Amino acid sequence: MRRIPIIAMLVTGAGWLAACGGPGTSEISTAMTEFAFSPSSNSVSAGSEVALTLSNDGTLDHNWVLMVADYTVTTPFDESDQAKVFAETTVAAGDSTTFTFTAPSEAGTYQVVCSIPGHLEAGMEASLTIP
Ligand SMILES: [Cu+2]
Repeated sequence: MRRIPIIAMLVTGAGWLAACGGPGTSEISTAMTEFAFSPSSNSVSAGSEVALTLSNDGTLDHNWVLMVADYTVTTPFDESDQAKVFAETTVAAGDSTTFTFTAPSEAGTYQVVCSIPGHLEAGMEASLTIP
């Protein structure tokens, strides 16, 4: 009677896959103003499809720039920092958008900045955590 436990495991596994569908989708949202992201940290699942709703509630254009693992921008944001960007989008003053990207596959805390000159210096920084 070894088959019964194996069948039970298969059924349970199939149910789990149907419920979770792999890494799945992470829906997060962030507001941008002068000069902050709110909230200042978000968490998404490793490798998930992220739907990030960004609203620019400020009076200047802002961008949301996710840096690669283990990297911290040194101000001013320049070409060497641009080479370490994982994903980015810009939102015009008063606009909102939903930006989609695939989350990094490695756990960690990733830096998010606004790369528009002077904005990071003014404190426009956040983090994205992958547990
Ligand atoms: Cu900005």
